[in-house]
Amino acid sequence: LAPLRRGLATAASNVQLNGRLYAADSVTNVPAAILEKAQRRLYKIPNHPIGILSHRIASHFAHFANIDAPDPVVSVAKNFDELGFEPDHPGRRVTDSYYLNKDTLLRTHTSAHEIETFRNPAVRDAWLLTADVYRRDEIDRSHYPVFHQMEGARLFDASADLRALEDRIEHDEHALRLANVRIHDESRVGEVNPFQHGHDPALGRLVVRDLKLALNGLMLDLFASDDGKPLEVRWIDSTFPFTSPSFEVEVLWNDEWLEVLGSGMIMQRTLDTAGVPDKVGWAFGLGLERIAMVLFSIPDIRLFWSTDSRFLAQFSPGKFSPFKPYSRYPECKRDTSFWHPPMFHENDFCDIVRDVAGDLAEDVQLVDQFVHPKTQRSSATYRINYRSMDKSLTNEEVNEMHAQVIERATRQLGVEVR
Ligand code: FA5
Ligand code: MG
Repeated sequence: LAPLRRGLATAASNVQLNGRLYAADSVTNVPAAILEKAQRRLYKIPNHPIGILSHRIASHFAHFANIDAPDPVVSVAKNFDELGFEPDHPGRRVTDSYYLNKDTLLRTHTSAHEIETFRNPAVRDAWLLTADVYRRDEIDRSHYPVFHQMEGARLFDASADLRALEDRIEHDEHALRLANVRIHDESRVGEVNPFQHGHDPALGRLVVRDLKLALNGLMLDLFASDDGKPLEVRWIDSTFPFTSPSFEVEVLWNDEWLEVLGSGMIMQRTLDTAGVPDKVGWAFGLGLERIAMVLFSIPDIRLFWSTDSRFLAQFSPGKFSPFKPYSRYPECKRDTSFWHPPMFHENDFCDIVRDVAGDLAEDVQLVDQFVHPKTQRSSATYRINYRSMDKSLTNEEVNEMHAQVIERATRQLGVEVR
């Protein structure tokens, strides 16, 4: 992978972030545009939708400790190894994650901080943690390489009195039964989504019941409307290397199921590593942008990063007020076709587009591809849609950016424009 990657490494032999230096190597692939985002801390801004939502969820879980986001740079061990990710898990690929070097990356999920948080006796039994997370991804309205997750967890003594635990859950479920919510539980704990070896299934069932109770209550708090229609929440089976059984939660919104979070019963390995082998518990990780786009009617994920006062001035702490779009400026589409080497990866191309155009790139779409029958060379045609949130772009500006994209793709990815 090294030759493909080399061009994306910062020219300098070091990468600097939040006052620390990381020695670049052959896997370094964090563009400057991403490093910049790592300083913004949107979740700390009280009138920013991400800040408002994170604060609202923290208030819902009033008795949970609210942990400050640690630095986004974590070890590969923390983000993947210690959580049980297989050596060949796709998330580890340099095409999917941002590496500072072969040992360190920008966290791809807030679960990277589970073990250190379970180690801390002051907070371990019930906590929340909101942070920026990073994934190399396509470019469109709902995908952005930086987004925010909130992790939450709750622990119980493995020797807990099951009767008392059940009574408490039973009591708390009562309020939910009265609420205007329809819960479609399509999850089936069993052979494919099992309780862990060594867990008493009776305790496991209660932990899962408490997880569902906690998250259904949160969904109701966030999404319930006063139009009389019941809120529809769906639970489906899932898999994560660090939970079993595992679930995803979806909410019906505008006739579509919206995936909101992943969750499950914490792998005992995690708790053993954290020094609390005599505890069991549940954890979840939810995506704040997905929920905020719905609650604030925000049509494009790039808007969260806008510094335009017409965006920020619309929101105030504690309120889910709908965003009123200000005028959209015209889009400028440019197609580019090139031959590419066999190792070409779309995420590399998207990173170049982002590095050159920043948030002016609204969308990158593969519109055509083929393999030449004689030469066996592969060709791709991408359509890049340039649009500013803040002004009309001139043709010259767009041409200039587009030429830079092509120049860098040629130099760094070895493509050849047709
Ligand atoms: C995780 O990241 C797990 N760490 C969640 C978890 C935590 C499971 C604790 C079990 C226990 P996943 O990759 O599915 O899982 O992401 C979780 C949520 O983040 C998704 O449900 C979605 O709401 C949000 N999310 C994921 N990818 C994106 C993306 N590219 N853009 C916006 N939101 C995203
Ligand atoms: Mg998922």
